[in-house]
Amino acid sequence: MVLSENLEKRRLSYNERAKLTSNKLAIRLFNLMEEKQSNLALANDITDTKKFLELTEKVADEIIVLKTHIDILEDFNMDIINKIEELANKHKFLIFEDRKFADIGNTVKLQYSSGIYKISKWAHIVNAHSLVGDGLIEGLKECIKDSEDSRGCLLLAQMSSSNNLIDKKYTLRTIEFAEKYQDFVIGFIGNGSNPKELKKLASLAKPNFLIFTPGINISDTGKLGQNYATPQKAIKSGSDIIIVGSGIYKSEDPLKSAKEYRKLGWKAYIKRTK
Ligand code: 5BU
Repeated sequence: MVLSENLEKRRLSYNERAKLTSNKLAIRLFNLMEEKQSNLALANDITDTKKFLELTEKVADEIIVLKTHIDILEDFNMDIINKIEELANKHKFLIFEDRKFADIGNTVKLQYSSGIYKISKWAHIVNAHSLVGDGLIEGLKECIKDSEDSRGCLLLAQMSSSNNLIDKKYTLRTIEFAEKYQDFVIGFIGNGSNPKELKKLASLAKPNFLIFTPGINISDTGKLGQNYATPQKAIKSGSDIIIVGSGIYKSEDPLKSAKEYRKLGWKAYIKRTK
């Protein structure tokens, strides 16, 4: 049966999963995880630019993805992007702007490529709400036609926040969009905080798609609607990349915490492949 077949194939190693897709960015990410032995993404939600860069550099060797909310930086300028790119090249991580696009194709096209942030120039990965329909995906795709570096998108198939309105039908329709645009959509945001829900997504989505999961913390219970589970539970339930924010940046020793999350995530992945 297809559902259990998907789950079974999700237990393959990242290197083997890379062979199931022709999307260059997905292949790069699968192989990077194996190379760095990490499936950890840092959600760097620090608003002070200097501190943001310091934290990024400190944990750069532990992560394979840096997730940004570029519009929360207090003193943004393009030089910050140059510095992030330098760190990304030196320490080998990809940049994911958590922009959650949600508008008609023409507007997201402008939001992706223009304004002060020019996201399409530097973010390897962006994400988008599927709510709007696939015109949004077409709009985003138009911006990266001539991009030298590979670009990809994650669709929000689930969210980690309480009482969000995404139901199973919405998740299924989101997966259909992803299948239609496999040249650009590399995977999904899945709900890291809810293993049962996450497992549903992992069984429905083909194993060429990566599942990124926010809602990961080993010591907090969440606030303002956020919910958490452990890296072990998330990876066991089908997550490929754990996204950790405050668990690292609010820690007294962010490097130590990043190492710990990395170790927990990687160990759970190795266990899953056995
Ligand atoms: P935290 O400090 O680990 O809770 O940060 C989680 C990050 O992931 C934060 O940047 C959120 O904007 C982001 N996030 C999320 O928490 N839940 C979601 O469903 C999505 C993104 Br999509």
